[in-house]
Amino acid sequence: MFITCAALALASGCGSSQSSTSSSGGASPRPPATPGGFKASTTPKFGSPPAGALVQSGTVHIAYRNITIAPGTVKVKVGSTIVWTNDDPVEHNVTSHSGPQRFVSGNFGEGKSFQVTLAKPGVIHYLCTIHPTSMNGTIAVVK
Ligand SMILES: [Cu+2]
Repeated sequence: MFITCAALALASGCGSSQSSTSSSGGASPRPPATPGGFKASTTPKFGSPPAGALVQSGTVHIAYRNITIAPGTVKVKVGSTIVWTNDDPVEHNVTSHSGPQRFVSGNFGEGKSFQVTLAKPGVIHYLCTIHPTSMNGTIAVVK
């Protein structure tokens, strides 16, 4: 009899514990979505030479300086040779991204250069794959 009472008391005690209803309060349980603009900031934005840009020919020099390309856009005649020179104390490279002609320089250090002679008309986008956000350039090759 005692045991039964105790068992009932325990059962009753157990039953008395309420399950607390947690109010969500309308707060969203999901974490905020990743901003859509994040990806775009790491994608190279290849510029275009201005409409009135001078058409250069022969040997055209482009400097890699302060982790940027100077100038970032050029317009040249078919047959021109582009010479990139690295003025920075870190390595860079010249890697074509799109266009009628493909080239890959490999990494080169301060004072070193890389050159390509452009044989076909079209728009070449290229970049330094180490610093693609700040070092991407455009060469418009015209007849
Ligand atoms: Cu670089």
